[in-house]
Amino acid sequence: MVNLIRKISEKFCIQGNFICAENYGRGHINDTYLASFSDGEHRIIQKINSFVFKNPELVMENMVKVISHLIMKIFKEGGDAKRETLNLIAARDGLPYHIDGDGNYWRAFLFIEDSFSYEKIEKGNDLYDTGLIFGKFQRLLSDFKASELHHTIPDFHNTKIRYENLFKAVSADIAGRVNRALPEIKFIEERREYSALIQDQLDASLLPLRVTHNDTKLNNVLFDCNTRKPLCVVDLDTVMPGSILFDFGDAIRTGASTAEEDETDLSKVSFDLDSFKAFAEGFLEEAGSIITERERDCLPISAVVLSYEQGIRFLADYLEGDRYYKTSRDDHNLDRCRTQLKLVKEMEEILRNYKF
Ligand code: ADP
Ligand code: GN1
Ligand code: MG
Repeated sequence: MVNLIRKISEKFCIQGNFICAENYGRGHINDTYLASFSDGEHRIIQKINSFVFKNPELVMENMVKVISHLIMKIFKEGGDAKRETLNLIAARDGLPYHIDGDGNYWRAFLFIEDSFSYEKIEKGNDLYDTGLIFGKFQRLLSDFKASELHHTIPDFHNTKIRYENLFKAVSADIAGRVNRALPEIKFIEERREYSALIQDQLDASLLPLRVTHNDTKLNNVLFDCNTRKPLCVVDLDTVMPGSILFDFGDAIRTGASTAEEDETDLSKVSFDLDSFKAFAEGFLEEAGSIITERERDCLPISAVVLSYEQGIRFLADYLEGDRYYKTSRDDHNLDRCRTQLKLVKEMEEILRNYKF
């Protein structure tokens, strides 16, 4: 691996000489490496997952536009654009990516030093600041036209289509696993109404399409090691037109859960209402002025819908033989599905009639 990363890094405009590289982060999709160079700097070198992103060039086109906009806005507000957003490093031929001999797409980012991410919120850690940073992300992009961005994964958060795809996977049962997931399939079927809650309103133009991140899980926020505060939202692959409810709901799904997404002991998995409230307070402080009344009213239920959708996605991948998410054990995706459904069960009691 190290030699491969050395060769790839030479294709980018990086001053120092390559020293070494290691796997980095705990993302489920791309292959991420931290590389060190003789100029004393680190860089992130990343291979884009082309099974997930069928057209990496469109992903990169979106990313370049969004990052440029963020840099301009952060600069205007007096922030540090080298640490508060991702910064791409150009390839030597001037493109924002490099294609290797096997057709794989690679990109390089400045490494945001002295930062870390959480897999789950730690005791005593409050989610207010995490709400602020995702709300700020929305605010900074609120004047960016959604129509300028490609739909890099069509119907990414169309829960109705996710539901249909799950039941196609159940019928096909290509991995022979349906029998092991019968309670989960039943649970999802009994709650089919959730799949339409956001999508029907989008289809009827009752909810606006905005520029949204679409993958606001907790480990896509970098925290500053010194201040322990959120610093930067990463993983911009899925930034595309969407609903603000996707970002709010998905952030609650991981940020207000007491356990990691793949916890096998379900007694440890709980929805933490205080984290929900703290996140919402921060999020609305930053984004409250741009959202509509209907969006605000739907924020609580969006957490139920996005957790339900994620349960569906993990289960569909399990039934299809683990082709999409990285897994490291046999029932990994089934375990992940179970944590999501446990959250749905707890959230629906509390959030169904919740009002801010
Ligand atoms: P994936 O799509 O596989 O989730 P990410 O782009 O989220 O990949 O990267 C994986 C992890 O690497 C992130 O969760 C984050 O912790 C870390 N990371 C990514 N980019 C940077 C960066 N520029 N500086 C520091 N850490 C980063
Ligand atoms: C993936 O890339 P990563 O690990 O941040 C996935 C998200 C899921 C998440 C579940 C492009 O996110 O949509 O919510 O796993 N990203 C993509 O952990 O599918
Ligand atoms: Mg990620």
